[in-house]
Amino acid sequence: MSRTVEATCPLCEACCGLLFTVEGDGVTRVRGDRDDPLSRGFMCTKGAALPELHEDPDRLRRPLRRTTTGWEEIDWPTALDCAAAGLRAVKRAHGPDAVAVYRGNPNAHNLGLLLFGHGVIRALGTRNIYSPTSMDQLPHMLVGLRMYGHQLLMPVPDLDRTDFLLIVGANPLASNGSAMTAPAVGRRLRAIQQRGGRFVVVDPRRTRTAELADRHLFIRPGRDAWLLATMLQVIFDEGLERPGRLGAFADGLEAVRAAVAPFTPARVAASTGIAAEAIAALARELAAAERAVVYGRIGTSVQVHGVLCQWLIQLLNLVTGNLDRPGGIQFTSPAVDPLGILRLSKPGTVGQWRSRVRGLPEFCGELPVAVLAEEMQTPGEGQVRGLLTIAGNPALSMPGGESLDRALAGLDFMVSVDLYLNETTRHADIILPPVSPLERDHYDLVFNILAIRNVAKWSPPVLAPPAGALGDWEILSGLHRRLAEGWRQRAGAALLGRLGPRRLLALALQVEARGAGLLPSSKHLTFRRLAAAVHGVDLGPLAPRLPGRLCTSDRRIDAAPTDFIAELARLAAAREPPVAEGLDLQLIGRRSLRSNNSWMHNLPRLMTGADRCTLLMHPIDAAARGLSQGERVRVRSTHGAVEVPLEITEAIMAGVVSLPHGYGHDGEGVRLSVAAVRPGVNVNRLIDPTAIDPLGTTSVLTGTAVAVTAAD
Ligand SMILES: Nc1nc2c(c(=O)[nH]1)N[C@H]1C(S)=C(S)[C@@H](COP(=O)(O)OP(=O)(O)OC[C@H]3O[C@@H](n4cnc5c(=O)[nH]c(N)nc54)[C@H](O)[C@@H]3O)O[C@H]1N2
Ligand SMILES: Nc1nc2c(c(=O)[nH]1)N[C@H]1C(S)=C(S)[C@@H](COP(=O)(O)OP(=O)(O)OC[C@H]3O[C@@H](n4cnc5c(=O)[nH]c(N)nc54)[C@H](O)[C@@H]3O)O[C@H]1N2
Ligand code: SF4
Ligand SMILES: [Mo]
Repeated sequence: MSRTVEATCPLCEACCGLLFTVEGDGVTRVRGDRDDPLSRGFMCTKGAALPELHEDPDRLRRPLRRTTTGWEEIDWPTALDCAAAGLRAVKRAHGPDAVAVYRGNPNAHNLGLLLFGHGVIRALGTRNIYSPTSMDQLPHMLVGLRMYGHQLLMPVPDLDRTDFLLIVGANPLASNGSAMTAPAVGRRLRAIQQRGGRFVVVDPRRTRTAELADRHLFIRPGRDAWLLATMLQVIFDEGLERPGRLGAFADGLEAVRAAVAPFTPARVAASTGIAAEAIAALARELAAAERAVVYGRIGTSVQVHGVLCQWLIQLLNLVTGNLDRPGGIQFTSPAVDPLGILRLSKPGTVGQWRSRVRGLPEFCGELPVAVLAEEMQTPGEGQVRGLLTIAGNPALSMPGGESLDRALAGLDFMVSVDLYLNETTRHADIILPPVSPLERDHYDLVFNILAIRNVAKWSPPVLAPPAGALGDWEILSGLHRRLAEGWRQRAGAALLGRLGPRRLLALALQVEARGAGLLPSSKHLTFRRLAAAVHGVDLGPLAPRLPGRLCTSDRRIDAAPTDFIAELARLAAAREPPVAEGLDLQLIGRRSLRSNNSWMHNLPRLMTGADRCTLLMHPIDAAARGLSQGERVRVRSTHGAVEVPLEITEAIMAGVVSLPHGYGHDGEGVRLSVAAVRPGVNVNRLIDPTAIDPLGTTSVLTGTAVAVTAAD
C-alpha cells in the first residue's frame, strides 16, 4: 500500500511543494505538487535527491563521542549530558563568552532550530554568536533597519507582475532565487518576456540567468556601487525621478541627489567595464518602465561596498516609484508576522557590544564571522575555547580556510548538531545528529517573509522517525534544559520543551489572529486550518503596506542615512587601488543547481557529470598565461593557494576567474565517501578573513585578487 504526503522542500529558499509517495518505510517517488499555490508543480534535482539524503549511509543516526581511539556511538541521554557538561565546564572556567555558537544556513529552513536555538544561546549567556548572515544578507538587513526601521523589512520583487527587472549579482537559475522566494523562477522570468516585458542581468559572468535575459552586461567585480550611483545620477539629472506617493513620507532625497552628482556615466565607464551609453540607457529604461524592479543579491552584498549597493538598489526602486507598488518591490504579509503582535523579531541593533580582538560591532545580536578565527586564536581573557555549531560548516563556508581549521582543532571543547561527520564536525567532541529532513515537520517562518506571494504551509513529517531518534528541536531543548541556570531559565526551558515547535506555531497563529482584532472567522489562519490545507494556503498577492509597515521612530523612510552618504562621498573621491604583486585577476564565486553550499555533495544523484569545482577563465587570460583546457592550475592570493582544473570559457569576463565555494572534502577523518571521490578545493583558503565592508562588517567574498599559473 502506498500513500502520498504533501510537504515543502526544506533545502532552499524556493520552498517548493512536493508530493512524496511512501511505500512501507521509504519514499519511492518525489514529484512537484501542482496544487501548491506558489511552486505549481516545480521542483529541482535537489528535491528529487531528498530520499537519497534520507538513505545516505554516511548520514549519522546516533550521537558520536570522540575517544582517543576514534568515534564511539553513545545513547542520547549520555550524549546530551556530556555535551552540556563540556560546554558548562568551559563557561565555568573561562566565562560565558568563552563558548561561541555558530548557527549555519539550514537553521533558516528549520522551524525547530529557529524556535529552539535562542534558548540555548541565552542559557550559555555568550555574546560570541555567529551565523552566515555576515557573509550573506547582512547588507540587506542593515539597509532595511536604517531606511525602514526594521532588519526584516526587506521588500521583495513582485516578479509575477513586473514589466522590467534588473538583476544585479544574482543567478536565480542556479540558486533558485534568494531573498526572494520564487519557485520556478525560470518560468517566472520567461513570463516577464512573454507579457512584453524585459529583464537585464549585470554580472561578471554570463550565467544561465544572463543567457535567458534580454541583455547581459559584464561588470568588473565589486564595481556595482559605481554603476548604481550613476544610474541614480542619470535619473536625477534627466528629471526622470517619480517617487509618487512615497515622496510624502521619504526624507533625504535631496541629499541623495547631491551625493550621486559626481557619478557620471563617462567617469565610471572604465572602472565598471560598462560603456557610458549603456549605463545611461539602462537608467532611462528603468525609469520609463511602467512597473519595474531592481534586484541585487549575493554578488552585490558580499563585497566591500555591499551596504552601499543594497541602499542604492532600494533608492533606485524608490525614486522610480517602484517601492511598495504592485509589479515593483513590496513588503510581505506573512501569516506569522515577526513584526506583528508577538514581536518575534526585534527591529535590530548595531554595536551593542564589540568583538574582543578587533573591536568590530555586533549586528542584530551577532558578531561578524570575520572575527571568529581570531577570537579563537588570540589568547587572553574572553578567548573563545568552546564552540557549539548548529547546522553549519564554517570550516568550508567561512573565509580564512586553514587558519580557521587550526583554530577549530585547538578548541578545548566542541559540540556539533549536524547530519554529517564533515570538515567542521570532525573537530567536535560530541556530534548530535537529528532525524533526516523527511522525518520532521516543517513551516517556513523565514521564507514566508520573503515570498513573492503571501502563502503558508505546514508540512507533516513524510516518514515516521525511528524510535528513540531526536529532532533538531529536541536536541536543542535537551541542551537548553541542561544548561539553564536559575529557576526562571529552568522553568522556561521546561515549558518550551513541553510545547514543541508545532504547538508554538499554533499559539503564534492564534495570537496573530486575535491581534487582528477580528472575531473568529473563516479568514483566520488557525493551525487547524493550516494543517488541513495539505497543499498550502494562498493568502494572496503582495499589496502596498507603506507607510503603515514602517518601523522608524517617525514612521518615515530615511532615504539618506548620514554614514551611507559619507561613504558614497568617499567612493566618489576614491582611486583604483594598485594591483598587488602579480595578483592581476579577480576571483568570484558561483553556485550550481546540483549543489547546496557545502553539504549535498555526498548524494550520488547530484554528483554525476563533469567536475564542478573548476576555475573558470577567459580564453584571453588563458592564452596570456599559456594555460590550456583541463590542465591543473595554481591559484594564489595574499592569503593562500589551491590547485584546481582549469575550464576555459568565454562566459566569464576577461580579468575575472571563478571558483565555487563549499568544496574541499578531503580533510582527514571526514566521513563523506561520495564527496571524497572528487573533493574539490576550499575556495575560502584564498579569501582574507580580515576583508570586510566598512559599513556593515560583511565579509568580502567576491573580487579577491589572485594570480593563476600552471600547477607544478
Ligand atoms: N567563498 C564563499 N563562501 C561562502 C559563500 C560564497 O558565496 N562564497 N556563501 C556564504 C553563504 S551565502 C552561506 S549561507 C554560507 C553557508 O555556510 P554554512 O551554513 O556554514 O554551510 P552549509 O554548507 O550550509 O552547511 C550546513 C551544515 O548543516 C548540516 N545540515 C543540513 N541540514 C541540517 C538539518 O536539518 N539539521 C542539522 N542539525 N544540520 C543540518 C550540513 O550537514 C552542514 O554541515 O556560506 C557562505 N560562504
Ligand atoms: N543550488 C543552490 N542554490 C542555492 C545555494 C547553493 O549553494 N546552491 N545557496 C543558497 C544561498 S545560501 C544563497 S545566499 C543564495 C544566493 O543566491 P544568488 O545570489 O542568486 O547566488 P549566486 O548563484 O552565487 O549568484 C551570485 C552572482 O553574482 C555574481 N557576482 C559575483 N561577484 C559579483 C560582483 O561583484 N558584481 C556583480 N554584479 N555580480 C557578481 C556571480 O557571478 C553570480 O552569478 O543561493 C541559495 N540557493
Ligand atoms: S528549488 Fe529548492 S525548494 Fe525547490 S525542490 Fe529544489 S532545492 Fe527544493
Ligand atoms: Mo546564504
